[in-house]
This record gives sequence, C-alpha cells and structure tokens, in this order.
Amino acid sequence: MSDKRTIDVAATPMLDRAKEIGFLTTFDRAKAQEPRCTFGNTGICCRICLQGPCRILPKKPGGNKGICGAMDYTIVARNIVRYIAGGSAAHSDHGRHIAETVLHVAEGKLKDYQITDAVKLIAVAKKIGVETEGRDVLAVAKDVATAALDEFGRVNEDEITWLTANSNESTLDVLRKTNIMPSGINLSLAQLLHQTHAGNDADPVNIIFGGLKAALCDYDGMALATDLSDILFGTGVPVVTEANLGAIKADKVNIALHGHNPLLSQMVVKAAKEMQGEAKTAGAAGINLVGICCTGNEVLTREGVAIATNFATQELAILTGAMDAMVVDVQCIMPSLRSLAECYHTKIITTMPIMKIPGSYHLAFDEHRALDSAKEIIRLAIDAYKVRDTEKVCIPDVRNTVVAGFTLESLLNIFKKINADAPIRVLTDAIEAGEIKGVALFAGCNNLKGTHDENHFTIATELAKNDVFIVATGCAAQAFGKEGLLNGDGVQKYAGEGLKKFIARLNAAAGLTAELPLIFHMGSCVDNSRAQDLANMMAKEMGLDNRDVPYVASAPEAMSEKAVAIGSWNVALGNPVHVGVVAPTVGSTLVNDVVTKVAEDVFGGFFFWETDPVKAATRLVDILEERNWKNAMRK
Ligand code: MSK
Repeated sequence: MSDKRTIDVAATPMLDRAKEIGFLTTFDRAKAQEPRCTFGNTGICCRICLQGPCRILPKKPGGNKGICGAMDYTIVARNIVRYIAGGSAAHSDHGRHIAETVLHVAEGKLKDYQITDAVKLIAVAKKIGVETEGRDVLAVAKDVATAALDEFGRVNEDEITWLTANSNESTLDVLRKTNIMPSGINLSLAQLLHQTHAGNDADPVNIIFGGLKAALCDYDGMALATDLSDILFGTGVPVVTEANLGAIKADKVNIALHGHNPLLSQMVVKAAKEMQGEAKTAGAAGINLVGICCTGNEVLTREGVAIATNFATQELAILTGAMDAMVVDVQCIMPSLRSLAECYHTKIITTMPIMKIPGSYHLAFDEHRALDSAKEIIRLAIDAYKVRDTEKVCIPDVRNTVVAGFTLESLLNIFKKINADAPIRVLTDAIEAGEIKGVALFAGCNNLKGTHDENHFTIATELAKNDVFIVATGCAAQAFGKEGLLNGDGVQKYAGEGLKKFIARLNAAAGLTAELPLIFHMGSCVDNSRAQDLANMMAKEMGLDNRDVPYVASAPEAMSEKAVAIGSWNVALGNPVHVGVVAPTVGSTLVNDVVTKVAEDVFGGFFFWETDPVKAATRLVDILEERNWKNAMRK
C-alpha cells in the first residue's frame, strides 16, 4: 500500500511527478470537489426543467417538493434512470457501430476487415434463428448483422433478440410478467427519456421499471457487440502479457489505445506489426502498444497487448514522458489529457465524430480506409517520438505478469479437458462439492470518492481467500492486472485452499505454458455479457432459476452511467449486485428500498451499497453461502 490516493505503486511516483511540474491531476480535481453537495449526492436535486434546480428541503414549508410538486421519490427515480439511459445508449451505440461494420464486410464494402471467427458466426446465427445450412459465410454474416441492426429500430411488439436468445426461460418469464421486456433499443431509450420528462411519470416504481427496460437494452447492445466483435476479430484465447506503467518502454515508440471500440485499435495492432521497420529507421527499438480502459481490454483479449493502466490513472501514462501518441475512440476519456499533453510531446488523437477534445489532433476514422488510418496514426506517433525530450522520461519500473483472454469459450475449452461432455459441470460440481462457494463478477471503473484500486484489490482478495471463483472485466480487471492478481502467483498468495485446489486441477488440464491466474479476465465493459452467459449456463446445469444461482456481481469503484446500466440489468436478471459507492438513491427511502430490498422479491437480484471493502466482501460471501444453503435444502 503506498498512500491514501492509490494503492497502485506505479501511480504514486507519477502523482508526485505531476506535483513537481504543477499539473493538477484528476486526484487533485476530485479533492477540489469536496465537500459534495448533499442534494446532488443523495439524488434529490432535480434539473430536468428550466425552473430548477429544485432541491428537497423537508423542513421548509413548500420546500418538501419540487416547484411542480414532484416528491423526493419521483426526483430520485427520474435521476437514477436517466443514468441508465445514458449508459445504455453508450453501450448499444458501440454495438451498432460493430454491427454496421459486419454488415458492410458481408456486403464486400470494406477491404480491411474480414470474418475472422466463422465458427462463432455460425453459433451466433443458430442462437438467434438465422439459417446456416449450406449457406455462404458472408450471407450468414449479413443476416446476423441485419438482425443486430434490427434491434435498434424495432417499434412493434416483438421481443428483443439477443436478450431473449441468451436468457433462461424462467428469467424471461419474470421480465415478461413485470412488463419490462424491451422491443427496440431506440424505442425503449426514447420512451424512458419521455417518461422522465417534466410533468410526466411521477410514480417511482413505474419509473424504475422503465429504467430496467432500458437497462435490458444495455445488456442486449453489449451482448451483440461482444458476439460481433468476436466474429470480426476472433474470440480471445489465453494470452500472456504484462500490466502497469512499466509496460511503457523508453526505447520504443509508445502508443496507447484508449476508449472502448475495437474497430480502429485492431487496425492499429495490425499496422504496428507491419511498421516496426519505420520506427527503427526513426531510431526507436520498435513500436510498443499499450492499452488503457476497455479498448485496452479488447486488444489485450485478442492480441495480448499489455495494460498500461486503468481509468483514474490515464493521465499518468502521459506523465511518463514516453507516451508518443494516445489514440482515443469513445467513452471514459478524460478531456484533461489534452492540457497535460501540452507539457510533453504526446499527440492526443481523437478518431470518432462524437468524441473530440478541443486542441487535440482529430483523425476522422473511416472504416473504408481503416488500415490507412491506423498507419497515419502510427506515423504521427513516430514523428512525435523523434521530438521526445528524453530528459523528461520517467517510467516507473513496475509491471506484473498477466494471463488473460478468458472469453467464455476459452474458459470452457479448459473445462472441456476435464469434462468433454458437460464442461460447465467442472465449475458447478466444484460448487456443489463445497470446494468453491460460487462465482463473483467484478466489473466497473475507478471512483476517486475512495482510494484508487483499493476496493477492487481488497474485496477480490477477501473473496479469493473465501474460495470464490472470480471473473472480471473493464477497469476492475485492469486493477487486478496491475496488482498481480492475474497470474499464478496471485493464486499462491491469495486463494483459499478450495480455490487453490480447483485452479490446480484446471492448470493440470489446461496444459498452458503459463499458470492460470487467481482472477479470470473476461474482457471489456461490453464483455460483461460473457459473464452473464456463464451465470445462465450455471443455472441451466444446476437446474436452478438465475435468482438461485451462487453468482454475485460487484462494482467496487463504479463511476460511469454505463456502470449503473450494467448493475441494473444484473439485478433484473437475478444477480445480487454490490456497489462500492453510495448511490444517489438514498435521498428517497422508498426508491432506495425498492432497489435494495423489494427488487429481490421480484427479480431475485438486488443492489447493496457498501463502501467498506471488508464488509462488502463478507456480505458477498454470505449471499453465496445463503444461496448454496437454500439450494441444498431444496434437494
Ligand atoms: S473503461 S466504464 S471506467 S470500467 Fe470500460 Fe473503465 Fe468504467 Fe470506463
């Protein structure tokens, strides 16, 4: 543990460096925001009309409602579901972009992309009811991509496809009975914004159900994004690489791939392989790609690209003085990167029409000339390298080995070596035998209301000690990579006896050159769909409804609207969800009780807020034990 700001030992000297050069990082800015406004913090500040902001002042006559008469519960419910709308829009728009690209590949319009994983294409086609027998791969791809795009504009009563195809019947039954089964993504999101317009729905429960419907669109958008990205770029297999700022190399042209969308970053990886010579001509030892946030996770999973860092410490990659270019696409990119880059030679390159930063270099990404765009980016980085000030280079010598690439397919491939007929039984048998207690998904971001990466690390190691099998995505997975939990040493240091035995059995069967990790990295934010597929499979194999499966989710440092959407669909699909920051629902006891208590009766899933990592871990273990106990009693 290094200091109160972060537990990341590479981050600490970089934060000190920022101080030396007088740059105020996100850590300083977070501090400057304290104390937070209690109204905003608890969700009782309403800003959805121009008469506002209205705050709930319970003791003031006339102040216990908004100007329009909206009660605290209406205001809190409207605010929280509008987060879901934002998150769901982001994930599903990402999915739409990938689907459009697959369609254009199938139509022969894009020369730089191809269908890489035809086996997955056929599996997805069968899952969603697209005819495959005797058909050409591109014809199937066209129908699958069209089906994905149909998810967005549908306005009839038909149910959304990916959610319906992936979920278990008893779960779908609950979604239908509660009237939250979506039809089209765009329709559900537009309806939610309409529902929460000033002077519209005042019923908090109805508003929350509208929010859950939008959250299920978030699930659908990310599930199709995962499937189509695998089809386009390949489904990841185990890879060995490294994580933390020490992955940035002083003698190479360093390029950070940051954001979420793999369409351009995959091309940068391809171009980098071809252009090592150009970098050498410029005097560098080659090109070194590193990842930040979920674009990083995408190229880690499929290409073994190293992790530089996660969300809260993205600025610190520039402070190393050796970052020649940072290529950003969409989501989770701090606008501050540009002003920090001005202190160095780093080129910040924005690439998407909906994500520009004043003063940064904008290279409009065009799928029709994707590889050329990637090459332009690399040339910009090489040019920047030529003017790098070596005096300013200061890379912390901190990195940990990472074994990642655990898509559900690659995990099942390991299980298959133990049980070829029913691979998932390898996991469920271990749970039923009491060797491990269940599965926990770690998802989500960093949130500087707490100490950077501390919740991730503490909760995960506590769960591991208690024999919980852990999968992770997003910036949580990157925190684990940096802290040495994505390798075999992590197992030896932190796993309980049962988990150790289970992973040793997998190791013996897997036959990989590297030891399997303590935590299985499943990919980016949209790959939370892979984890839900795992939960669905466990339910089926164990003969349980999802609401009874020993599976929990935790977002220890949730930050983004997308995290709210992910947490919400997890609840609707039956999963208990821990959040490590107090949600802005606490301003209304009614709304807070609905999402933390009543939700369990209806869906099986529910939220709980716990900022203390040890208490959070204890509660997660208790939930798994309770589910196991109840399941044993039912037999
Ligand atoms: S990048 S949404 S900070 S996980 Fe997916 Fe990280 Fe959260 Fe962005």
